[in-house]
Parts: sequence; C-alpha cells; structure tokens
Amino acid sequence: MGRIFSGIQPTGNLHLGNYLGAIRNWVNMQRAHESLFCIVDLHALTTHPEPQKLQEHIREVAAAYIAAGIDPEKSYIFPQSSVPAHCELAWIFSCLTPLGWLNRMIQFKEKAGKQREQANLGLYAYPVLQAADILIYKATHVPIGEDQKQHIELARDIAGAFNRQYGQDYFELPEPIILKTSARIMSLRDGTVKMSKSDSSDYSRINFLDDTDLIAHKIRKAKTDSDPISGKPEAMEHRPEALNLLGIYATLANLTLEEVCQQFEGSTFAPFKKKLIEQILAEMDPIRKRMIDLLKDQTTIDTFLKKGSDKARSLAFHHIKEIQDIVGFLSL
Ligand code: AQP
Repeated sequence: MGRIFSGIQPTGNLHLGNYLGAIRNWVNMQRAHESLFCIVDLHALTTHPEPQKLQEHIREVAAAYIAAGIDPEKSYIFPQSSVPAHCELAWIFSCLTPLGWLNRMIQFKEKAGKQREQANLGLYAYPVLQAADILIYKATHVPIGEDQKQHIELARDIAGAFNRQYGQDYFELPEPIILKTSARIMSLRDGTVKMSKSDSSDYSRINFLDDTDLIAHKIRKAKTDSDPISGKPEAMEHRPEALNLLGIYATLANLTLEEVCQQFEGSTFAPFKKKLIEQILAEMDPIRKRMIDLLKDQTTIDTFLKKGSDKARSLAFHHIKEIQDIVGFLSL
C-alpha cells in the first residue's frame, strides 16, 4: 500500500474537469492507498484572491471532495497552509533547483503569457512548492492529469538533487499515476483549450454548484457543428468541440470513445446532447445536493479540515525534522 498525494487550488468555480480528471479517480484510490487530498491554498495566493473569498473556496473544495465520496475519516483532507512544513521544505528545495529547470515549465509560460515580467515569483516557483507538497509526506504516487506530468518530473528531479547533494537516498522518487479514466475535459466553447476555473466565460464549464436547468442550458449551448457523429473518433479529429462532448459522455458512462462514436453514429448533436445532459445530471446532481447540505454546516467542514490538518501536520513534522537534521540545521 503506497501513499498518495494530490490537490486542487481553491480558486472558485470547481468544475466537471476537476471532477473527471481528478476527484472521481481519487475516490476509488483511497480504498487501496493512504491518501492525502490537499486544498492547495498557498498556490491559490498566486492569483491574489480576496481573503473572504479564499476561505469560502477552501470550504467549497472540502465540501466537493466529501460530496464526491472522499471519506474524511479515512483520507486526509486539509488546507496546505495548515502545514507549515510545505513552505519550509519548499525553501530547501528552492536552494537546490537550477533556474534552468523552472524556465522549461510549460504551465508557467501558459499562465504568465505575455505578462512574464509582471508574473509573480510564487507562480514561477509553483512547481518547487508542488514538489515539497508531495515529498514532505514521502508520497509514493501522485494521481495527476496529463497537464501536470512535467511538474511531477520536476519533483522527481528535485528529490534526486536532494539525495545527491546530501549523499543519501532520503526521498524515494514519486511515481505519477495518469489514469486512463482521467479524462482531459475541454472548454464547452473552445475544444482546443481545457475547461478551467479561471475562464472568463461561465458557459465554458459545468460547475459543481450549477443546478439542473443551468447544466442542461450550458450543454444545449455548447459549441458543436451540424455534421452527424461519425462512427470513428479519428474521422472527427478536426472537430474538437464535438470530440470533447463525446469524450465527456464516454468518461461518465465508463465507455471508450470508440464505443460512444459507434453508439451515436449518424446522429446529429441535438439528440446526443439530451443523452449527455442525462449522464451529467445522474452523476453531478447528487454531488451538488450533498455539497449544498455540507456547506450549510460550516462547523462540520472545519472539524473535518482540522482533523485532516492534525494528521497531515504530524506526518510532515516527523519528516521535516529528519530533513532539517540532514541539511545541518541545529535542533534547538
Ligand atoms: N479540464 C480539465 N480536465 C481534466 N482534469 C483537469 N484538472 C483541471 N482542469 C482539468 C485537474 O484538476 C486537478 C486540480 O487542478 P487545479 O485546480 O489545482 O489547477 P488547474 O489544473 O490549473 O485547474 P484549472 O481549473 O485550470 O484552474 P485555474 O483556471 O485556476 O488554473 C489537477 O489534477 C488537474 O489535472
């Protein structure tokens, strides 16, 4: 039984991509692994949230985890900021990470865009903190979406750099788990960009808290084309929005894309969208209802978060003491 670590930023608008690409898979994994599911609020600071909104979004992510089936008694659900050792280790790693490694990070280039000079140091150093998030718990496995692969490779490189610098195999290199069931969900308005919390258009995504009517409306409005569905996914490569909707259906129904294309071959998108709406509602409606119930009771959410934080802190504290000793800090 390994130990897994993963997390989501509390930046609001938690969406179907976060669910199908991450949370849904974690629910199954927690049965076989000791699991830490973090709410990475330190990372969220790179986007300068209003303090009150940040608190609200942290509780929303916690409620979403629990509503989707993460068991707060078994797995650790906690905000990153409640375990100071993440930052302590991030500093030690910062001193071992060459700038050249960070300059290669695609996500920084994408997120900073043309405003590179204005981008904050936190965004640039994000993958170093992410490496610390994982390694402070000596996590053996990290379930991630395809988009996070480069960051996990960097975490492995940093772990290797630490081991070499201090001449011991302290860190085992964490393995990324990129599941077949972990679909990359694209925007409902542009099938070439991923569904994202920060997209300015709410019609680009299905949010966890969207009600039945809104979900149906968003899917009906989702961009498609007037051609019928082909029986082969390869024949639709130039139709990214169409492929995305078929992919969402396939993931929810636990089918392959080929099977879904065959099932709907020759159909236009209007009848397909009706079926897709049914699939999404069947999965997301009960989660939304549980989430709303949980959010009415802030004390219970905070109790779960406190419990998760206590467990995470105690594990991290043990490791940071060993690490401080290895690097030569005095134990006072
Ligand atoms: N569209 C997606 N399809 C599949 N998986 C996705 N994930 C995010 N978007 C999709 C997965 O969700 C986990 C946590 O993501 P995050 O919120 O920490 O950061 P992100 O990847 O930057 O997510 P967003 O929605 O794009 O947020 P913003 O807009 O705030 O940057 C990861 O496992 C990720 O793979």
